[in-house]
Amino acid sequence: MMDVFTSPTPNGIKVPIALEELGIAYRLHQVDLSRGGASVPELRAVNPNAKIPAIVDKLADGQSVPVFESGAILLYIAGLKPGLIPTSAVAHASTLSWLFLQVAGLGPNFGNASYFLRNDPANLVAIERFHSEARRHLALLDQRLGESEWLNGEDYSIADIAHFSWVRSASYAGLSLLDYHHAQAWTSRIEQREAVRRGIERCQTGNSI
Ligand SMILES: N[C@@H](CCC(=O)N[C@@H](CS)C(=O)NCC(=O)O)C(=O)O
Repeated sequence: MMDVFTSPTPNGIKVPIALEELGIAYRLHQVDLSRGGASVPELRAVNPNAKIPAIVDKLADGQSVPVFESGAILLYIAGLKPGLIPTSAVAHASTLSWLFLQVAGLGPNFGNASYFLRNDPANLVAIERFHSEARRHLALLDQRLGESEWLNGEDYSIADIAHFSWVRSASYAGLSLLDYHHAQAWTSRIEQREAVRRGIERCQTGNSI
């Protein structure tokens, strides 16, 4: 059985959503981040960077496989069962491209825009930088979703899960989805998936550490 260390945050919900989509069983440990991930020894034991999400998979031969960083975990999970990453060369590469754009681009810019809006609203240089980058990434996504129902051009995948987990909370970064019609319709489509609802709910109700 896989152990999942997570919290109901944009990065945190990605993993339970992917596991629910593939019907993979897991034990969820909800990490209390109020004093920072570094104060949670169980999390530090799996992720040297002390951030959620992190997982430990248990293989049939008894080996434990720790994985940290949400992008790496999504790729690991998508490799366990078919359904969240296409096999055709173009759509596979496209999934990787959009996934990496989320973890390296949209996510950090949304996160930093949110942080400065809340904690240092007088810092106009930081806010302008991160808010405009967040807006630019969302516009890019919106354009892509105007051309194609799913980000990789073929089917729902881990790239959609990664972006969805942040875009549904765009208001924290000071952005409104009303200005991005394609992204808004895509968010609603994903929100209606049973597995997505279950994954988010499990994150909110898991046993706490
Ligand atoms: N690049 C990491 C970012 C993970 C991350 O920033 N997690 C946050 C919650 S969304 C966290 O653990 N914060 C607690 C802390 O920094 O102490 C990923 O994609 O997994």
